[in-house]
Amino acid sequence: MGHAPVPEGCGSDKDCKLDRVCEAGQCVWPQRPADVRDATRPLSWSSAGEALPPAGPPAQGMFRFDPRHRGRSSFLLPKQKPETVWTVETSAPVTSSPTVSSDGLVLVASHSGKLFAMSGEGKPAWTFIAADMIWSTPAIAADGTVYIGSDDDNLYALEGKTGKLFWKYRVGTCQQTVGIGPEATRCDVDAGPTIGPDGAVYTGGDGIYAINANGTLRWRFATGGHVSSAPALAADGTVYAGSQDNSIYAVSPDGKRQWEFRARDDVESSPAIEEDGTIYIGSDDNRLYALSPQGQMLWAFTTGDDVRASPAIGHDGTIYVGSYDGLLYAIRRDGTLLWVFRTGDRIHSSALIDASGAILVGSQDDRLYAIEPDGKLRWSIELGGDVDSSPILAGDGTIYVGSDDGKLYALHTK
Ligand SMILES: [Ca+2]
Ligand SMILES: [Ca+2]
Ligand SMILES: [Ca+2]
Repeated sequence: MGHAPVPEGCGSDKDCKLDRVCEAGQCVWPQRPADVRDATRPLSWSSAGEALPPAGPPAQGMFRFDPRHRGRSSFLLPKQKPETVWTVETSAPVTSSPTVSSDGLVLVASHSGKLFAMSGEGKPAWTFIAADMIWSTPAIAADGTVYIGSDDDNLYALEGKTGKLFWKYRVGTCQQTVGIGPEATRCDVDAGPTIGPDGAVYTGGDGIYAINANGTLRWRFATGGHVSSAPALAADGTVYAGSQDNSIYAVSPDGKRQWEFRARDDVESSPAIEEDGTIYIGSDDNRLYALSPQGQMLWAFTTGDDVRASPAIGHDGTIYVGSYDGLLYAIRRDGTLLWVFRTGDRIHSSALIDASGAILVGSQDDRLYAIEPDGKLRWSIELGGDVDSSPILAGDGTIYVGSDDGKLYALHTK
């Protein structure tokens, strides 16, 4: 690629958008996209050899498990610290969250630009290759279709059993689709995607998009900045998403503006919607916001740094969200603090709540933490790099999570 990065001053990694790092006073990607498309290194598959129990029902059909994004699993986290049963080497950081299909296929995508499907025992089934990095999480429709977005500005629809391309939809009209720089990243498809009840697919780019299951555009809602926040859908069909223009938008089911709430910095966090319609969402202004369905601020809870994770909502209404200050916060529905749990580095990963209220979250201190409902540590396990990926839990108790070491981990307690 001949495109030089646009200089953008920084003093530390925290000054850089997305997960870029500060090197010599400039924000750069930890891995250059040129390396991504030139990924000739072979994949290596490793397995500890143990056979897993048969896969249960789907652990998750999309990022944050359902269109309301509450992060609730109907399964139970292991009581004892699990072990690594198998890993898959994807050759680039895995920021994306894994997904398990109803057929028991485990899907994971990485900055390699590849989407991998494997059996519950970790054996490769198929691989799909996009033309640029993948940050988005695979979403699986009721008919088995798999949707995935890429920094190549396309949303892809794939046959779930084979990975064969059904269609692709080009998001936006950015003059440069791949590589680095503002024009190359403005139309990246790294939000969600989120599948609605009627099969429409919601994602972001240079705005918020609703795309029909046949690959045609339903509507596009223009925003003033890139949308990496995965849209969430309320029970009445209202679509909510944040944008790097500092705003949170409410869009009607037919694509019309309902309201806009202005935060004080980028909104990269994805919204979560409570039963009563309350919207919770974080911002780079360090705050977690609670907004009414009419767009009024109910409260704002201030953390010590950016809130880019998506909040999880427990069965009793407690909200759990990590911050780049390294703390996982449990916040009561009135906006007061219940407890904090300290990790050793920034938290980008969105938490999972299990059926009993226990919490699972990753940290850039390279650990995955299981936390009791009262905020005490149950167990933690060290992986090979930052755990920015949001973990999922299968019916047999297997945990799947990605790491910046390029691996997908399948963890299970013997
Ligand atoms: Ca792009
Ligand atoms: Ca901040
Ligand atoms: Ca780390």
